[in-house]
Amino acid sequence: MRKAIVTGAAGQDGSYLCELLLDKGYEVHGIVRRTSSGGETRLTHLEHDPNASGRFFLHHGDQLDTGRLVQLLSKVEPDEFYNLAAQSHVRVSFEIPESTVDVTGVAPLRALESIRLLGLETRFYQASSSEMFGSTNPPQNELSPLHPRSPYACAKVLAHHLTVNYRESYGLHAVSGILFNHESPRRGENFVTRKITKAVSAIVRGEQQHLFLGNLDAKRDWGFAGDYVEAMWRMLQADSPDDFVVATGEAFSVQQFCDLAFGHVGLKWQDYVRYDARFERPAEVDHLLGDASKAKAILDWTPTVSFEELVTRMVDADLQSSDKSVVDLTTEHNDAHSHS
Ligand code: G4F
Repeated sequence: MRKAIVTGAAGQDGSYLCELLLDKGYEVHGIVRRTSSGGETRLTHLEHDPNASGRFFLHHGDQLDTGRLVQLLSKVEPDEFYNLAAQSHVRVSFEIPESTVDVTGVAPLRALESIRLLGLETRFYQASSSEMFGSTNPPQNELSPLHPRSPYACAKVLAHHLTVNYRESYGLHAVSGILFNHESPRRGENFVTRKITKAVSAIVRGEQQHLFLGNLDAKRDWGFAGDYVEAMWRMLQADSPDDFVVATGEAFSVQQFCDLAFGHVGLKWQDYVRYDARFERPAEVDHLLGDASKAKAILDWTPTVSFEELVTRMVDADLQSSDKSVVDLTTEHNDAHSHS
């Protein structure tokens, strides 16, 4: 049975990836950070899934704790290691730049170096980000210049280059997946898409009057997270390690997202959305639009969910959820809470 370690297992991508790997017959070891905020709710269903019984293990661990990492790597000897853990909120990275760079930029080095020193044959996936392109003109592909615009993006650039460097220097089977924004009903509530869809549902229920947002003009290439974890897996199955952009090839503004989300329930976003400068960033990334033709050609990967379908799925999921929220176990604080 093939074995995989997934860091950041409790996050949106981690939960989808654990599901995918279990479906494919893997033994999956998720690493989660202990927090005071409670259980790993995105993973609870897997812990109780009889099909995953004896194949799904959760371990407490921290991106800053090399000893724990070495211990788990030596014990599991995984075939594949997916490094998804990060402080992943761009605006928050301006508030806590040093810890962001440590967790998001230096921690992948700990994993790469540990795999190398232990002499493991483990294939390594680094979750790189389209934020690395920053102010580079769209469309962006694997050859586009990197111009990061936040501490988060700088950290991702460091980890990306380290991944490439360990591949070139030591022959590690290490790949960097440059993923454009990817969303789902499991998205953390402080990212703009989920913040909007949660607000739409709260407004429909009469629980909220306004939605406070920052820059509505930024454009993003938004795909479905479930599709993107499939791309991660395909990258590690390829014969030779390489770097891939994963994107839909279409970009929409935050305002267009609002338009569709509010429109889906028969409301006009203009009646509810209010500007709040606190959600602006010191440096913005204006336009991300990915060219994923290499992933299509080599991995035979294409997205399956359109932008419109993604938005309506997210709104519908929030409308249906009687529960107020999925606990967000990522490290960033919540825009909604910081506003209340
Ligand atoms: O949803 P966002 O916070 O995502 P962002 O900054 O694009 O980063 C996400 O995607 C990256 C991949 O490209 C990942 F690497 C990263 O970890 C994360 O998953 O913001 C999207 C846009 C930004 O331009 C932001 O300025 O929405 C704008 N925005 C406007 N009002 C807002 C808000 N963003 C947030 N989070 N909250 C607002 O109120």
